[in-house]
Amino acid sequence: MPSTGGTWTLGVRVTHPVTGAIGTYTSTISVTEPTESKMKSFTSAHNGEKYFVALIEPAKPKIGINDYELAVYKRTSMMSFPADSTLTVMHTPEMPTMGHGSPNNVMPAHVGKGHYKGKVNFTMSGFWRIHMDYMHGTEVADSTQYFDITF
Ligand SMILES: [Cu+2]
Repeated sequence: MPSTGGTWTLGVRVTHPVTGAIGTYTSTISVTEPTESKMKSFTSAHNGEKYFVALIEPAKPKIGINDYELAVYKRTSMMSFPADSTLTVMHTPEMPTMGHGSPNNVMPAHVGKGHYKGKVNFTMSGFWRIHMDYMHGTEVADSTQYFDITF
């Protein structure tokens, strides 16, 4: 369940390729929601479907031009969240406490399997809010979401 902390049990089943012997392994994993979430979700205005967006880069933000990468998934059932490549993604960085943005950002372009890559320019360290716009053709899918990054 994305964006939700809690305890998960991870079960792995392995099959020996020659003998066909089956083994299982289970492990308990504790998940903690980070203060600045790297997973967002929205219900799209264009089709009413639920989408999940994972922020992958920048994993280690720095002053200047950073890689910016997202992965978009669409919920098709409670257990199925396949990658989705149908949206167009735009981002607008802002320092809300200082009232400025930054130049020379590169809009994320789809690179395959729901991944979008661009560049984000952090002209200084501190608290940045990256406003997100998701489009489906000329229709707005969502423009309410953002990622917060403080470094
Ligand atoms: Cu600033």
